[in-house]
Amino acid sequence: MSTNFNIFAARLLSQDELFTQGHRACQGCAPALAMRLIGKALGFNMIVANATGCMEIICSPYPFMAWAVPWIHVAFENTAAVASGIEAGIKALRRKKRHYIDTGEKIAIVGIGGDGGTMDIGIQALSGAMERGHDFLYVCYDNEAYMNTGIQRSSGTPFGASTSTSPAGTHSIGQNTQKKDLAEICAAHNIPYVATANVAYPFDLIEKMRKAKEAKGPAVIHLFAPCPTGWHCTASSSIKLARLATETGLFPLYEVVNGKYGLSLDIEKLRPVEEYAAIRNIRDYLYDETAGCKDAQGRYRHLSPDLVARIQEQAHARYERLKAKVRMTQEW
Ligand SMILES: Cc1ncc(C[n+]2csc(CCOP(=O)(O)OP(=O)(O)O)c2C)c(N)n1
Ligand code: SF4
Repeated sequence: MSTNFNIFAARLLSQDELFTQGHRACQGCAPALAMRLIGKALGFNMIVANATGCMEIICSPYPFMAWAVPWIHVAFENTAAVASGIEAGIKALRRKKRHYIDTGEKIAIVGIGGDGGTMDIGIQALSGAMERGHDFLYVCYDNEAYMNTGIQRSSGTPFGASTSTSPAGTHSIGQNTQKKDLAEICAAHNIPYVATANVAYPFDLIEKMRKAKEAKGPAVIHLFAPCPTGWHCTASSSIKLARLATETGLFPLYEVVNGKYGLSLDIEKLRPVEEYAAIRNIRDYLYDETAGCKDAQGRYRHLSPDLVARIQEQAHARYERLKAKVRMTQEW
């Protein structure tokens, strides 16, 4: 495995906390950690438009607010539209040189939505904003279901996962559709910058946020962030599971810069998905952490070996396709 992430540069990171303590996320919430990293990456010169979803709810119980930058609550369906409006508004004020102190510095205008708020409900606004070419960045934090309202499936829920609206049972394998490929959808809009990121790789995430801010035009980051509550795993396993998602090829890390694909982490030998979508005995999972299964995900505990084999096949096929795109576009 070749990796760029071995350099320990924590001391170089900003000490500023823009997503502050005291919010109401659950223990081990990876999306909340992602918000903190986004703040560190982009600094005070940012404006956030945040769709309803866990990250909006936990940061803004009236009269409190966890963001230390301008923040606006938006509905699911218009996150990218509001972010576009902010960008257009700032441009107009700059042009008119009125009521606006122009420091000349670029302001990061950031739309933030969950997988439900992005891949299902907000996708048309995002598509429109990408088409119009607004200079903003959009982050979809993907915890793979509608967590805030009780773990309903979204189009980002992966094949085989059990949720409250795709429950596994005698006649159901859980989610029976494929995870929507947001990064590919955005890349197909021919925007300057698209990337996948993962909270388990914080330096890569921060670097991508900065690149997205500097891109001239729309930039989208599809950010993988486990939810212990919805995945039925322990709070302490969220980062380990996030890392496994990338190491198994289920959530590869890559960028598409002006149409050119590049892997951020080129994994020569993918780990078996079984390590991630672990088949666990329910008793072990619930009662015996010492049995070596404390990192199990309850949402996959029903999986039979043939379903795991199907997920394995899908992961390999997708990874191979991605590598082919990298080879093909690098030759241009
Ligand atoms: C138009 C609309 N429909 C439904 C809701 C209720 N609702 C609030 S949060 C939420 C789920 C959000 O899921 P996601 O975007 O994936 O974010 P997460 O909660 O997982 O962070 C729903 C359905 C709403 N606020 N607005
Ligand atoms: S339900 Fe999940 S995403 Fe929502 S705050 Fe809790 S851990 Fe975070």
